[in-house]
Amino acid sequence: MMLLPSLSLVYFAAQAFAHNDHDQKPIAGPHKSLWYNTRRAIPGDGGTQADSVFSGITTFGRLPYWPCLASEDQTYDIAFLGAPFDTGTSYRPGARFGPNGIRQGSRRLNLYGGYNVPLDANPFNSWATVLDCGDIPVTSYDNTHAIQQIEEGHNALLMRAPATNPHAIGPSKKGKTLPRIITLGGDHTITLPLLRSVTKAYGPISVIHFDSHLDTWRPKVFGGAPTDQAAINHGTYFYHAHEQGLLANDTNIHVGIRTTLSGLSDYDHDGYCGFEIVEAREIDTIGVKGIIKKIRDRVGTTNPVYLSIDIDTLDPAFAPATGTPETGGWTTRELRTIIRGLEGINFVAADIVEVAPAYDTNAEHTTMAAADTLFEVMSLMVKRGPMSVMGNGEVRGDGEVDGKRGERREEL
Ligand SMILES: [Mn+2]
Repeated sequence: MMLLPSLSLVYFAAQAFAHNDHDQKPIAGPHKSLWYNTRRAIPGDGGTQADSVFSGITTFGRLPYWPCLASEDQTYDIAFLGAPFDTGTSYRPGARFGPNGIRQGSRRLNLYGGYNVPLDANPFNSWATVLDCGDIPVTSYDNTHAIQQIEEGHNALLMRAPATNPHAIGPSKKGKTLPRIITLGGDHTITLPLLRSVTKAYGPISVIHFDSHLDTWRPKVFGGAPTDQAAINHGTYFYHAHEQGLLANDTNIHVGIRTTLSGLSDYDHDGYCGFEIVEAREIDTIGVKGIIKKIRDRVGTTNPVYLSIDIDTLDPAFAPATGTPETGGWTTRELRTIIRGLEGINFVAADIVEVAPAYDTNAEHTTMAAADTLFEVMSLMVKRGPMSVMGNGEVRGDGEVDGKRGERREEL
């Protein structure tokens, strides 16, 4: 982690003195007087070593940036990866700006150090190497090609050895440990190629899906499917995921549903795709505890789980900048509490989607909500530990690092 700033220094020094190939000594420039933090990093280098949260290149949570698709020279345990795709939307476009909007909304996450009080963990200072790997190149002119780009880009990062326990046995189909990827969408169509990528590693997977919408609609019902390309969109991707065998049997759950339907047959078809439904309004009767229990009972804590979060789970009062807003949703506090209640579940990858910053308030309500929600997700991943497999073959996420459950790097 600390390598990155020093590599940047060498790079800049090499650039500055490239005219003199014989002089290999880095020369301290007057710009050093600009550094006022103790870590002696370059102001605005986009990493956590930068001097302020409001300056410099924007990465998720001010994490170090590495162009992971272009270079395999940096390993990671958790990677943030953008998928700027929004040509599968039915109402408001604009989620192609989601990845950078969420990054902008995440700037302040570790201003005070990044310690997550309710979860008692610091995802910015732990056993895990966490990077922002930038965005997958995604064309806005051809959905079929874009979906292929997202699948391949995600899988290229997912299938690498992680920074921690790279040679350990893991829950992937090849028995290897793998890093975890958190994808910044993008409209919800991206979850189809992301699930294709994840199932290449883990096989059919359990999905926890936070959303106000079902997204299992048959293409004839949602969008009319005039062409094969139009049949894959942000309301039908789970239909295709089921058809393609990507979903584990009867361990999937929607949470936060409150959409209108074409009719009750939509619910019948949804059950056929392997989902249970938690309606948004259930929070008034069973509360956050009851909702957490339903999710945990449905997916268990041992099998690999994919987490997909549509920001429209939140009420438009808290997240107005989204593709298809629905009133009657939850507060940001309620969603974050419910997600923290999923501690121990074996999340192997996650996404957050449908953040369309052009519709946001000047106060960045939506991008801030998305970033803070992902702060909970990355905290859960860090608390669960590196992925490994118990001696009895049971899949276990809370592996150990050098014999310790490391929540803080300095303890290792
Ligand atoms: Mn939705």
